Parts: sequence; C-alpha cells; structure tokens
Amino acid sequence: MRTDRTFTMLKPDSVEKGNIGPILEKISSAGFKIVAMKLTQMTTADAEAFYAIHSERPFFGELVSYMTRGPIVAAVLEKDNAVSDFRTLIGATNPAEAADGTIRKMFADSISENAVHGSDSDQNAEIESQFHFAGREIF
Ligand code: IDP
Ligand code: MG
Repeated sequence: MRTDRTFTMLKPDSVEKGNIGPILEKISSAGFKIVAMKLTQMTTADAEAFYAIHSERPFFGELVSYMTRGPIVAAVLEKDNAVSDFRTLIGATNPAEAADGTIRKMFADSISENAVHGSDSDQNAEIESQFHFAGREIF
C-alpha cells in the first residue's frame, strides 16, 4: 500500500464561491503535487456510495444533497505522508474548531459545508481515487 498519495474534493461550496484557485494554491504551497484532477459533478447514487459509511448518520441526506448540488474538483495528490499531512492542512471537520491557517478555517462556513474532503487512510485514498479516476488519468 503506498503512503504518498491522498484523494481530495473541493466541495460544491468552494466551487460556488470561486475558491478553486486559492485552495489549489494552498495545496501546492504545502508541497502536494497534483497527479490527477477534474471538474465533475456527483450523482445522488455516486454520493450515497462514496459516503456509504455515513448512511446511518442523521446528516446523511443533507450531506448527499450538498455534495450533488453542483460541480466539485476531484484530485489525487502526492507527497510523503500524504494522508496525514493533508488532514493537517485541511483542519478539523468543524471549521469552528479548525486551526488558524487551515483550509477549512479559511474557506469553510460550517461543519456540513466544510470546503474540502481529505481521505482518512491510505486504503481509503486508493479506493476514493479509483472511484473518481481511471488508471490512465492518474499520473
Ligand atoms: P471529514 O470530512 O473531516 O473526514 P467525516 O466525519 O468523515 O468528516 O464526515 C464527512 C462529511 O460529512 C464532513 O466533511 C461534512 O461535510 C459532513 N458532516 C460531518 N459531520 C457532520 C455533522 O455533524 N452535521 C452535518 N454534516 C456533517
Ligand atoms: Mg471522513
């Protein structure tokens, strides 16, 4: 299992607010190399499958509507210790609890609309990358 890749989505709120450029700048400045990237929109079935682990949570319906309401930027990022370093860069799930300088502190409005996704393990990084990209789209 490789440890130098993670998967991210700039969520619909980030795209709506014109924050693609500023967030990608933060990601690049932190030393992550983009090895796959596209603007895409998840269907309801896509979002239900991607977030299946949360299907019993009370916010699941809200999460699926949010994540499907407009385009996202999906990307695979490469850096040593990618999963953990990227979770540090994005900050806590709730932006009110995220450290200063983190992407969620700077760009997110709420625990539900929190600007970015970051994989939580090397295994999920691989699964989530393959969910969004064909092998030939990852460089
Ligand atoms: P993470 O994105 O920091 O890994 P998870 O617990 O995996 O956080 O939750 C997935 C996503 O579900 C969050 O990023 C957020 O968009 C949404 N979410 C998590 N907790 C809540 C909540 O308590 N209320 C509303 N939405 C939530
Ligand atoms: Mg998570």
